[in-house]
Amino acid sequence: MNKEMLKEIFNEIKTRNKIVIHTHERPDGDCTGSAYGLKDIIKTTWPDKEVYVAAETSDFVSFNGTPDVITDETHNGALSIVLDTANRDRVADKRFADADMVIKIDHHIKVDEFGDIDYVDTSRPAATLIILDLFLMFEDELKMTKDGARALFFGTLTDTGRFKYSGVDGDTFRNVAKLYDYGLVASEVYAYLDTRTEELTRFKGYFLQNYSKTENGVAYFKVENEVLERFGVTLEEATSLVNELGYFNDCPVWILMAEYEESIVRARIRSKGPAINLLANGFNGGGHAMASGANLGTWDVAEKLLIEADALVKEYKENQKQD
Ligand SMILES: [Mn+2]
Repeated sequence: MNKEMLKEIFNEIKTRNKIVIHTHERPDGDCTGSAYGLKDIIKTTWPDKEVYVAAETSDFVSFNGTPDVITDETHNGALSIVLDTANRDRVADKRFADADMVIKIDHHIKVDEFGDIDYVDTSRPAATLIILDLFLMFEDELKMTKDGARALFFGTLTDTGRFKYSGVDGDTFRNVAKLYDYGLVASEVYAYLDTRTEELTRFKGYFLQNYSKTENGVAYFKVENEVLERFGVTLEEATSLVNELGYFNDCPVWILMAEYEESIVRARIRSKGPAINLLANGFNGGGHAMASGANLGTWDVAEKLLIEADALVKEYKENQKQD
């Protein structure tokens, strides 16, 4: 945590009248949770400020809030705060750069520097926890409602795999404890996350019967559009199952691939062994050491990714043996 920089960010927020909060493409619980949480904090503290969330939405993340309507005009004279996004190309609304000033707040391994202030803290397992670092530092001045607390909790839970992933530490729980003090009803969030349609349940059965493994131990599954249609599930629902492949002792790396809009194939890469972010960098992607995404383009490139991932696991297992 860099208190000097957080203070600078706080001062910018405090003195600006128009703030547009930005998130990344294909939004997840963390980028939307931190965006709606931050909006709640600013609006509750300073009701007269204009605060907008520029975001895409989806069935899953609509739980956190509804994006605002943004025009070109909205960015005039505004402060842009870009959350949870390592590179400028991934910001959902590219007009963020038209603002007077850009602040980036992120917890991914640095890809681009695109803010006038670039605040990156990779020790935080969710961007929501950085918003809480800021909130706690200036708690005497800042306010938050239980809706803001709920959005920040949602982002934290989804980005940490419910406090399981690496990076979760004492600070995580100290920050989250505060949310309860501000009226969080955690059971609302758990009830939402624990709901699954029968269609997705049946798809999960199919998925667990039909995944594959490479020679050295990369578990993987290719989500074909035809299968989504057959089971009546969305792409977002299907790809949420990625960690179902993470249970095997002999497969420290697992990958879920799917065809997104405009037939672009993307991969979710996860690990409990070797770092996979450099592997993802080689395929137009990146993220965290143990969780990254990659843009493959076509299914042919998927085969290349599997070959490289398999080689990485082979090397990892050989090193393990020597230790
Ligand atoms: Mn995140």
